[in-house]
Amino acid sequence: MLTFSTAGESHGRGVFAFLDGVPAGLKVDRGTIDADLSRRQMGYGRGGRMAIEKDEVDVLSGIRGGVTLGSPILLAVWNRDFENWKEYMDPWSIGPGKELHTPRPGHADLAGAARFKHDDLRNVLERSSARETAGRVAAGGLLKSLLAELGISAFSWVRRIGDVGYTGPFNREARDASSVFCPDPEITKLMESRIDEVKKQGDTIGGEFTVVVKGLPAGIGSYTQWNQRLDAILSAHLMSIPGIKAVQIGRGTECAELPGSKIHDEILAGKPPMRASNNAGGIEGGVSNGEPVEAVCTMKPIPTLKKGLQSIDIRNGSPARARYERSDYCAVPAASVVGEAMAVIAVSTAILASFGLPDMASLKQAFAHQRASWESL
Ligand code: EPS
Repeated sequence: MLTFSTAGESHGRGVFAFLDGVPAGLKVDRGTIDADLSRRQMGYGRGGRMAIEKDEVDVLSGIRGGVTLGSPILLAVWNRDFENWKEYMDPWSIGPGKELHTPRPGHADLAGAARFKHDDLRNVLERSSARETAGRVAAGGLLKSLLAELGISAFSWVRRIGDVGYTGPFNREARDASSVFCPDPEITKLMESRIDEVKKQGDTIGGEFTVVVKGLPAGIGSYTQWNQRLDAILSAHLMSIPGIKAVQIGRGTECAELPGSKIHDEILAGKPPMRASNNAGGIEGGVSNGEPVEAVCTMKPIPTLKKGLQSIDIRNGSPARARYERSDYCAVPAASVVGEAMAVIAVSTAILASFGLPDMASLKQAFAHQRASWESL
């Protein structure tokens, strides 16, 4: 079983990712992890924090000479900004001046304070901040090496910012050349100008991104138990990304409108059997069906608004404007990188749950058997 969790506060020492159950003998590509961390920092519409940070992975345990040991892996991404926050984030004694009492509608501030009985909202936002997603991207970047050994890859792109949409295909070079990770230069410009408009108004904007996992043979996941369904595992991983309000697999909500004859993907004879379409998004009955796994995630606008929405002061319940903290105007491009990482973690979890073996050679052998039996079906 793969276990994954993160630790760390936004302005604390760093963000940490803990992975247990990664087979021994996996050659880890550090460059992939650092490239993903740096992509997560980019994207038109980011705020001032990203100019301070230069995220890179530091391995604290579980890897020796670039190869996993089979023991727990602890990854760190250090916060450069901690230098400016030492006085306020010290574990033993903190100075005054950074307390917050007016929750931002849409943020975890109020609900989080209710959960943990905090009277200083800083104690909520330090952990609920999307800074935490740097740990997810580090873990996903590492597991990309595992999936690559099994012939599987994951990628994502931005398909909507506000009312500007892109419905075309994926193209890696075009996506990487785009400031918003949308594979179309003209639409990229339109998306940039939407972000400029909201920024000028002290507002924020959301959007959508697509995540694809390619190279999965049929037979990953299971219909036999609710929590073994690949779509359940994948959507829970994607839904857990801060700001995500909807996850659709394949045609998603369009399934409500179209008749069965227009939705279900007809099976074409061949070895392996192929599909005439991929409306199911590569998953049927909670099991991969050999087509690319595809999900679309919808992200709400960032809740930190310059103009400050109507709120209360939690000390006395009186009306107050939500306070502004430095933030992003649009984080959809960054979230698309996090989505890629979470999809990698989800698929790795499902694979290791079915073929969990302590070392890479055994895992590859078991997986090759699964692939061969699918390809000769
Ligand atoms: C983020 C770091 C944060 C925010 C942002 C994401 O840094 P700071 O709070 O120092 O500006 O920029 O977090 C949010 C948008 C949020 O709502 O929490 C990051 O590393 O991605």
